[in-house]
Amino acid sequence: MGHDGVVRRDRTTAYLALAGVLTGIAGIVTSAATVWALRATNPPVVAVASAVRDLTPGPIAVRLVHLVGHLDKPLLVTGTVLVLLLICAGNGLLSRRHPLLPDLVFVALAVLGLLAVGRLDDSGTASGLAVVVGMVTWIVTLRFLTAPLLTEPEARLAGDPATDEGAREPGSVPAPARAPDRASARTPQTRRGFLLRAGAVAVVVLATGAAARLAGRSRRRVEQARKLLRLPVHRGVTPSDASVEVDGIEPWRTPNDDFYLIHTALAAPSISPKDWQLRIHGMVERERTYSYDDLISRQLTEAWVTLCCVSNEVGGDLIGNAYWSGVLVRDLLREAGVRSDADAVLQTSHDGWTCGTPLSALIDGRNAMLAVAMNGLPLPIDHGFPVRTVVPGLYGYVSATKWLVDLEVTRFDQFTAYWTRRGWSAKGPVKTQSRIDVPRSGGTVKAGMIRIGGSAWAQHTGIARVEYQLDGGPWKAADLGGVPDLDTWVQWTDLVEVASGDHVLVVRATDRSGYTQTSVRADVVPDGATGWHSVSFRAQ
Ligand SMILES: Nc1nc2c(c(=O)[nH]1)N[C@H]1C(S)=C(S)[C@@H](COP(=O)(O)O)O[C@H]1N2
Ligand SMILES: [Mo]
Repeated sequence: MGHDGVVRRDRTTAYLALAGVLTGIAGIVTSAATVWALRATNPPVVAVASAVRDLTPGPIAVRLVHLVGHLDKPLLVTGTVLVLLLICAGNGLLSRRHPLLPDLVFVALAVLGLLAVGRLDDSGTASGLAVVVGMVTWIVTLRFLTAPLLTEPEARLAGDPATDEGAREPGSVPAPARAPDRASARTPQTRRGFLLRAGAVAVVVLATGAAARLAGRSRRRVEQARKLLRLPVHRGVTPSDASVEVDGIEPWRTPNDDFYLIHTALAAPSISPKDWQLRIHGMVERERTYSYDDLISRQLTEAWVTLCCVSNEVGGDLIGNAYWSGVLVRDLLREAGVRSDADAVLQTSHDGWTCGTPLSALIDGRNAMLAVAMNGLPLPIDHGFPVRTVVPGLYGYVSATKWLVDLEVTRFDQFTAYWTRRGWSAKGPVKTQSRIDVPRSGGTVKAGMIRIGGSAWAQHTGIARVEYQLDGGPWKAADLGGVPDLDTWVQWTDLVEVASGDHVLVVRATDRSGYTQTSVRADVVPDGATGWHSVSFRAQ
C-alpha cells in the first residue's frame, strides 16, 4: 500500500471521529430539545452530570467544589458533554469494525442516562422519553454520516459493480490490488458526500435546538409571569384539629408539589394570563367573554376542596386536598342567563380536552369555582394555570378542567366528552371511600399498642363514621379529625393492640347520607372503584 493510501486512511479516521462527535451533539440536542419542549426541566446530560457529582466519593467531591467553587455545575455539565463526545468520537471509529458495535455503545449510554434521569425525583416520563429520543438520534445519525465513508473500503474489497465491470466473476482479479487507485480517485467524492451529510445534520440540529428553546422559552416566560402575579388570595388555615398527627399519614393539606397530576396533554400548555379568555355560550341568553383581569378583580371565593381521580384504585393516592381561590361558576352562569332546558356544561381546555359537568352541580350552591390559586399561590402551570375548574363532589374527569377556555351550556344528549367517548361514565359523582396509610401494606410494626390511621372522603356529602376491623374481629369506630365542611377528606386514627405475628387491617367509611361503603370490589372503569381497603402487616 502506497503513501497515498496511508494518508487517505488517516483522513477517513478523522472523518469517522468527526462523524462520531457530530452524532454525539445531534443526540444531546434532540434529547435536550425533547425536554425543553415538553417540560423545561433538566435535560438528560444535566441529570448525568448531577449523578456524577452525587456519586463522586465525598472527599473528591469536596475538593472539586473547593477548587471550582460555585462553577462546579456548569463545569460538570461541560465535562460530562466532553466525555460523552469523546466516547462518541471513538464510537465513530468503531463503526469501521462492525456496524452494530456503535449501536451497542449508544444503548449502554442510554441505559446510564435513564438511570441518571431516574434518580432525580423531579424528572417525569418526559426525561425518559428524551433519553430514548437521543439514543435513536445517535444510532440513525451515525449510520447516515458514516455511510459515504464506509461503503468505500467495502467497494475496495468486494468490487463495486456500478463502476467495476471486470470484477463480477468470483475469483477474478483480486479487488484489493486495484483498490488504492480507485479509492484515492474517489476520495474527493467521498469527502463531499460526507461533508454534505454533515452539513445537513448541522442544519437540522441547529433548527431543532432553536425550535425547542423557543418552546421552552414560552413556558419559562409564562412561569415568570405567574411568579410576578400578586393575587388577593390566602393560603388557607388548616383547621387545628384536622390532622390526627400520625407518623406516616398523608398530610391533610396536600402541598402543590405533591399534588397528583393527571392530564392527556403531553406538555402542559403555557398560557399567559394576558392572552387568556373564557367564553361562555350555548343555551344562554347572552354570550359572555371574560379576561383574566375580569376574573381576579371580582369577589373571590376561597374554600378547601378535596379533588380525586376516577382512576384511583382502592387504597390509591390519586387524591389531594387544597385551599382553592376563584370565582363561583354560578355567578358567571347567572350573568349569561342559563336556559331552563339545559342540564350540562361542556367544558373545553386550551389543549382541546373536554368534559361534561351536570349543570346542577355548578349552580346548586356548592363551591364550584373557576380557581386561579391553589394553597395561596397562582395555579401551578401543570395544575391548569391560569384558570381551572374545581367542583366539590365530582371526579376530576367530569369537572376539574385545567387550562379552561370555554364553557358551553348544553344538554347531555347533545355531546360526548373526551373520557365518555372512551368508555367512562358521562357523570361522575365521587364514591365514598376510605384508605389506610399506617401501617403500610407489607410493613412491620412493633408488637403491642400501635397507632393506625388514614383518610376517608365523600366530598359534598361528608363522612359520618370510619370503622376498622383487625383480623376479622368486630368493627370498631375510629377517631376522626376535624373538617371545615363536607367537601374535604377526613383523617381517622385509633390505637390498637397487636400481638406478634401477621395481621390484616380493613377500613370502611359511612357517609352522612347513611351509606356504608360496600365490600364489593368494582373496577375504576366506568365510574370509580368500590371495595374496602385492607393492608397486611407483621408485628414483632
Ligand atoms: N385540560 C385537562 N384538564 C383535566 C384533565 C386533562 O386531561 N386535561 N384531566 C382531568 C382529570 S381526569 C383529573 S383527575 C384532574 C386532575 O387534576 P390535577 O392534575 O390538578 O390533580 O384534572 C382534570 N382536568
Ligand atoms: Mo381523573
